[in-house]
Amino acid sequence: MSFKIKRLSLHPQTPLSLEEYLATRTAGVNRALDRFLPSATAKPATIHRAMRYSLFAGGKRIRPALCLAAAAACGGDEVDALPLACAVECIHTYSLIHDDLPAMDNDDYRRGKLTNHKVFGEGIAVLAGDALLTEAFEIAAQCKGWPRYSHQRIILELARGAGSQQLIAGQVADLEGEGNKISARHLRYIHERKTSALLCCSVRLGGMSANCPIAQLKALTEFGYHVGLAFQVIDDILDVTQTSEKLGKTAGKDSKAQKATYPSIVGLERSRRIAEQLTQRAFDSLKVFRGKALALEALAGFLLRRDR
Ligand code: GRG
Repeated sequence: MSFKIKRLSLHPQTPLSLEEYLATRTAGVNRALDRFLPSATAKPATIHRAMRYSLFAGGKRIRPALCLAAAAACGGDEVDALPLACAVECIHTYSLIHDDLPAMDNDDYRRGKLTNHKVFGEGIAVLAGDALLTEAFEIAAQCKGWPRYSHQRIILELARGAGSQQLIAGQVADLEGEGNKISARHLRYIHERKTSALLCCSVRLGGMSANCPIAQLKALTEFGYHVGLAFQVIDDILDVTQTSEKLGKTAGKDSKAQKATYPSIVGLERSRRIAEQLTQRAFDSLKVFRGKALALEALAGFLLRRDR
């Protein structure tokens, strides 16, 4: 699929394939993250090396791409959305570092590399996660602010998405659910918070960076919610159908930890159908953009078909 969209470098509108789109946005986000973060030699060097190790370990940069695509859908300039795209990636990376710790999921591999605590030790890994979370707010505070969305509104959005009623709530419910039989409804509660909340926050922040009207923000919220749930259903499917090499993290962990997942509760086939239905709901919510949300649409399709 190719679609017309402004390039990050502000070149004129040019048709891009999704692969080119993801590659250019990843490169732009990586450059911006490199500028925002303290250098690897800044004192104390250990913590900055640890932060950078996980941040630049090769993540897919899905959340930043969604943030930038949402900005474009609302007629904004992606450059204005960059600090917010970087902020969500910092929060996402922090959550992965902490999730991999022995006290949580206890994993040795992430993004195809040894996990942070395996390289830097548990103490530094905890601090690297803490520092990335804090860094996210420092970066977001450097956005330009918009008439409808002040700096305060932007920080509130991030804090709520990452806080104890969303991202952290999902992790708490996930930990408490291990080894227990849980209902599909409760699983959805976990997925909504653990995964969907930050994806939803990413697209909403993109829209806010374009000073979008409330109707567009509502549409982005619907889109982010459904794409986020579909993303986690696919993640559950990949955990049982892909190899560790392909995923860059330990495959089959959910069943080993006796975690409830969509495949374990409703089976693989039904899980696929649910992911398709959720993606369709996401597509439907884009109608309000009247053909201007092509990158968001392409990303939602890509996330449904992804194999890692
Ligand atoms: C605050 C400790 C703590 C945890 C918060 C988000 C979370 C809860 C834990 C992270 C682990 C996890 C399985 C989250 C679900 C979301 C998910 C599927 C993350 C992986 O996202 P990708 O595939 O990863 O976008 P990359 O590495 O490509 O960025």
